[in-house]
Amino acid sequence: MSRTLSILCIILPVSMAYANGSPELQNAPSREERMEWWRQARFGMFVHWGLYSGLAGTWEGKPVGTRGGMEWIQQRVKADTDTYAKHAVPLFKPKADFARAWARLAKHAGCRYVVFTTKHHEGFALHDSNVSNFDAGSVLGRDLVKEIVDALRAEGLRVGFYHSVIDWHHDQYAYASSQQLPHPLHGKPYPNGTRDHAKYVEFLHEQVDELMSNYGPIDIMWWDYSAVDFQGNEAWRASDLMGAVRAKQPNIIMNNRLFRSPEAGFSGMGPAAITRQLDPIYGDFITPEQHIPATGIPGVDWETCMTMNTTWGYSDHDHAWKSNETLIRNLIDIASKGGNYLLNIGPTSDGSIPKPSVDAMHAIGEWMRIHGESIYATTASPFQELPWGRCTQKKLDNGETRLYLHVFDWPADGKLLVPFVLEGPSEAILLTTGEKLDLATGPEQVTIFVPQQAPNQAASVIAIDTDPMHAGPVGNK
Ligand code: FHN
Repeated sequence: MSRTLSILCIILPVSMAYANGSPELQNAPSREERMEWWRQARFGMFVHWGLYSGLAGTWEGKPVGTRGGMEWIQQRVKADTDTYAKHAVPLFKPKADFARAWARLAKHAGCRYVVFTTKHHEGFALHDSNVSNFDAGSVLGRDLVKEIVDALRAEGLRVGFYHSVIDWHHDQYAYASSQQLPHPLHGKPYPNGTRDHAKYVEFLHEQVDELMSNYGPIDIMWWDYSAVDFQGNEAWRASDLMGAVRAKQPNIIMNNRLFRSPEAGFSGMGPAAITRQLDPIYGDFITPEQHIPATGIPGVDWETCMTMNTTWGYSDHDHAWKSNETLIRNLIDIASKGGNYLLNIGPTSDGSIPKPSVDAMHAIGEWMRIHGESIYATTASPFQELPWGRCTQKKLDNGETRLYLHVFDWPADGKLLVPFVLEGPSEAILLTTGEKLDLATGPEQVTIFVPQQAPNQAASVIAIDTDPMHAGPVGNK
């Protein structure tokens, strides 16, 4: 190796480590190491809970709406922060042990991680902050973040912090800097004269430092959100913020929402505006919202976040709940495309979980108790598409590949046709019941002979072990 090249091989990693904010990062785990547990987890629970949960979609006695995010109620009624706080603070009454119910529900559903709002756009922090008086410590005398983190850890769940960079409370947050980011006072002059956004950004960094310093190992930082016209280093000193987080939490993974550019996985505004790329300097995974990318995003880590009805924060007026079957099939569809599912619950003012959400998570948990191996630690389907369902796959220790065939539409004639060439002996197991199934192989497909009735209405799963040397999909990807 030339002298120049050998010097570069020494300088470059060190400079990159320092660029990440601290020499300790020279020994930090690689991105692959940091992402491994998350890629295997496949399923997490999202929680939106804040002052808006007490308002529950109602303002001055009238429903604000029956659809859309009621965590945005301050924006929807155009209330300044003092008016908003006067209405909302008295209604927010966290009960004791609320967090244990969240953690137990996530565990029961088969979630491996929970991401919850430490601060949403309203600006109210759920931790006991030393740099604010608009926080649970100052207002309630409680550290709700600590209560939640302790409960999650007691159930063996990984901990994720959602943190809004948008802030509708802070009096230095310069909302006129962006025409695309929401603010209740948008279009009106700053009520306090001038604003120095740099002071808000300093506050943002200080609160994030509190969160990274005071609650033990944090697994995920879930930023939210930037605009094409206001993002990244200009808006949030984003690279410094990520570097500071990594310096305190070297194992942490972060999403891409401090930025809004094609290289960061965004093709514009709107929850579906994503590109199929992510430069790791902008985050570790991209975040399609309320939809599942049609063909996944090969080669990029991605997570679909989704509500069970149409609002992230609780609303008394939104009853548009997705069916349990839809939610189970979404999880399967996402895993079959190599992604993660972050499914949201919106607890009420005292932290109680709406019954439809509890029922849905229990239904998912029942399905996962039998079929979880077909989701956890799997990778995307080897098939272009399957008319009757989806497929995930897993490498086995013996070098074979286990295919998990998730059957949504059960064949009426008892023959499941799989566009797959299979040589040598193999057997199919109906995972749902444990029974063995006969199969017949042919030049274009495998026929699996299945019982008359589907054993599971949402999705029955058939596992088939194959030797990759002598088997493969017909019409490969
Ligand atoms: O504005 C927020 C919204 O309230 C919610 O938190 C979602 C969750 O991904 N993120 C933003 C909209 O993209």
